[in-house]
Amino acid sequence: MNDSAAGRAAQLRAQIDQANIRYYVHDDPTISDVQYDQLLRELEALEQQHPELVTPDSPTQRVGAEPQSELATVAHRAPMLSLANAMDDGELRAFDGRVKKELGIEGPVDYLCEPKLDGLAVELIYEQGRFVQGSTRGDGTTGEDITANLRTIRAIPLTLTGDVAPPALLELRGEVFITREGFAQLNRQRAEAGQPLFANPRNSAAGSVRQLDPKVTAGRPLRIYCYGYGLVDGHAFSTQEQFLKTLPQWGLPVNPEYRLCRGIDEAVEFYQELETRRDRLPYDIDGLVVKVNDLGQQTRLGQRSRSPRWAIAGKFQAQQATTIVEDIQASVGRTGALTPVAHLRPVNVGGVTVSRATLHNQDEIDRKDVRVGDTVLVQRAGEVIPEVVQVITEKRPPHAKPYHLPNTCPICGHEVYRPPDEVVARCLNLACPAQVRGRFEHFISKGAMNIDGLGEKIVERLIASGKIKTVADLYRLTFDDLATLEIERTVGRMETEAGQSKKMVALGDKVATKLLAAIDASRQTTFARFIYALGIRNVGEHLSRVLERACQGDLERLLAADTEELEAIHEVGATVAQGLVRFTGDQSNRAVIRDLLALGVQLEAVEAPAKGAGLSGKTFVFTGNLEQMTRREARELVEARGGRAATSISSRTDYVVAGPGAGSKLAKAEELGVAVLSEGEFLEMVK
Ligand code: D41
Repeated sequence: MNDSAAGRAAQLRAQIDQANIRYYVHDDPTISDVQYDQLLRELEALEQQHPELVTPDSPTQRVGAEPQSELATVAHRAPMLSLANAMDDGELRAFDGRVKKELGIEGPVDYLCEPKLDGLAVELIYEQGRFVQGSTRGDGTTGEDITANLRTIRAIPLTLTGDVAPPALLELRGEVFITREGFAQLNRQRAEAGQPLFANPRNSAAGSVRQLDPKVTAGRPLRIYCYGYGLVDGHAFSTQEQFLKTLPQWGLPVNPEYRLCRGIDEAVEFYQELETRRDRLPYDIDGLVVKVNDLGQQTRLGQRSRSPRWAIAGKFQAQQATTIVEDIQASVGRTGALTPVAHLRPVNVGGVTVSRATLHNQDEIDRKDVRVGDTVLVQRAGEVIPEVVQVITEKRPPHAKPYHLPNTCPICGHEVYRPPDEVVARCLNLACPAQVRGRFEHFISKGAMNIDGLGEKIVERLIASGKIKTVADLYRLTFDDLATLEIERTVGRMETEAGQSKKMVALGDKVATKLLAAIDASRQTTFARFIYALGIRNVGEHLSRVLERACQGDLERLLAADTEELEAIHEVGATVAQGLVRFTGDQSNRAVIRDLLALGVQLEAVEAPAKGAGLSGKTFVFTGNLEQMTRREARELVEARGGRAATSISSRTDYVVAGPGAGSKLAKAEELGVAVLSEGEFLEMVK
């Protein structure tokens, strides 16, 4: 009995360790989180029954140590060197020049290039393949003992495994970091718990590793990639590349994004490529580390006082900078959402001048306590709108007052409403100029009234010339209105200066005829399209069809419904019901609806969903690329048969239809035991 318990415990440990390696080292998970937790729980139960089976490197023993009162200091046996910086291509080439001169060679040098992770540098010491000590880099000579904290990181193996025997002593250097997703999740949890937020993934990683209580560290989504070594006894490497390829064989994680570059040209090319790709990596990097690949050459190059002469960090443009908030103003988006925007003293962030940054919403302002006059840290990444990360409170001027979003729309003066359990405040006025353009575009779009050919430019000119103020005005447009409408056309050659090449041109008879026909055709529509076209908060295409069925296509019923009646409809919750009643209760909204109907918009009678078609009450999720239909068509097929199309998978999902390229949703479906259909099988089913 005890024998088999020991056998099972060993098997479970091996499975858990292997699962960690598949996940953290090979980025190729073989079991789900649920299965992982099951294995861990089984092992815990087994060890509880047989305490003599507990080993120090059991996965159950990652969190064990008691909280400490302070972190002990440790001396690094081999100093942890730092990296010199190169700020651009030229400085990288200058580095290459020095390397060649020192080595006395003329041909290209092989460089092993690694992304420079923005985390916390640490040392891991393995003796006889066992993790015995971990420390921070500190000043490079002495750091802090964080062994108990590092043990909680699942990416760090407690014992080295594999076919290649691990060395008697292996001092590893690596970077502990948190992925952007892990960071976002951590801050979400902290916001819910009312705790202060971390400013960026780097700070959250550093803060998490230097905890006094390992249990706190255990709850943080920390990762590690190894990139260097200190003392090694019992194994010899000949190149950095060979070193990086060996570590995973022992179960140690290495960033797979490294590249061996033959000569500095290739390294510079990688440096530039990586900078354009940095936002698409799942973690923050701040440069590229260029290392002479050959360890013999490294030895010949040696080191300066604190950094090796054989490596350099090619830095990227900073994505954060500090500046002053000169004003805060609310901007109104196409759905009426009021977004507070910080107007900044212009500052260069990553090569781009930034003078505005989003403050997201009132809750975010409150949490960060951003005030006019504050000095703030701003951040931009790729195409994303710059945002204020944090306030440098020490620099706050004495009379700065907290900021509150206005109670009325800054554009039209209409009432602003923020539902009790939402973070976004909105202008409720359908006729608000700031919203009009966005609403027009939505109203016209394919899934809504589907007015073909009425492009953005034309809509913009129609609004600007005062010909359309509400969506109803579209149906008042005359042939002359359209034929004489002047829009900007670019004429002449591409090279001509902007302004000189633009000309105002009337739309003309042909276009006007076509547009009028398209507008006229859109008069014949359905209840669902009509409701969707109005652009009511939280009322998407699916919900519009739900309402159509519930009201049996009778618009008057919807206009008369109160929240109670609406909430009685399956799939309509309190938020949607309240939003609807606010919308239908607004006099200007009602006027627009009346106008539309008076101008000939007709809602086609609804067909009852074909009985016996069999999908009633069934929920479908589509994932991957569909080849024989669009997502919209797929959804319509399901809904026409009384089913429901959802976007996320839960235990209530009945079928997942997966096309090529289906990713995490497919994995989740399998994990939850949801039936998976191919596109062909789905079509067979609905036929
Ligand atoms: O990704 C990194 N942050 C990184 C840091 C890296 N990929 N390689 C590094 N290599 C070194 C040497 C060449 C000195 C072994 C480093 C660092 N050092 C480093 N990180 C913090 C200080 C030094």
